Amino acid sequence: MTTNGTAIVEAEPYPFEFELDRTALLIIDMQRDFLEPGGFGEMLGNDVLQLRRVIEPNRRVLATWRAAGLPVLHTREGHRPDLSDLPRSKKVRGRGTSTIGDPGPMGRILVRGEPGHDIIPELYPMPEEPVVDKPGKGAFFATDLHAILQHRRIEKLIVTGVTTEVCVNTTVREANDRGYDCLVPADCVGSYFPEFQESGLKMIKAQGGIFGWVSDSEKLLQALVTAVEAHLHP
Ligand code: C5J
Repeated sequence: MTTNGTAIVEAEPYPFEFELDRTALLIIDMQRDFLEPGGFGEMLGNDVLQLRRVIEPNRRVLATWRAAGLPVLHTREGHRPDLSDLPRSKKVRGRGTSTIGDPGPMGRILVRGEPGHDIIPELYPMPEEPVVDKPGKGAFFATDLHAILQHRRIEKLIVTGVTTEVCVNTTVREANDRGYDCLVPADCVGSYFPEFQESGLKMIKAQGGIFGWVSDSEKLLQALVTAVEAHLHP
């Protein structure tokens, strides 16, 4: 389609305006181990249905974003097979019987190259979409994400994925400190814990948008389609 034009999304705390050629969709950690029954998330006692409800809105946003020819990036949380990038603190925290690097239901837990570490088939990356492998919660820590965005002159991010209060929130905060404006569509991010979902979103949009904006996928797509139409038929 096109990459020019400006979209205005109804959002909180006020409308989020983005230039189509300066904005990327960043999908955080939609990995099998977090979302699929039988994965690491469920092994820890979590209800994966709380996360799986975000798959369909993400699929719609991703399809429209791709059709508009706009940039998409994916992240995966995980570690090198030799675990040399896994801090001891992260390995032992939680005192679980199985922790990162141990054999799990979908291969070694959160280890790169293992089945559970990969992205769910519903949102699988296209070859031209960068996949950022991150050892931390934030997508900017110890990765080349900032360099990739800078080379593409990206200034604004639509951030989706899981989990709202952990990797999504950490990434939005890191992005904010690096000068990016972030919009989070509430139905495209998920938490195992409803109260964290609510507070995670509240924290982003609080105090006049201290970390960013919150909207939903319908409003985002409406704004995107309107902007593309306006550009094609001025
Ligand atoms: C967590 C993530 N929750 N992707 N990872 O450990 O939010």
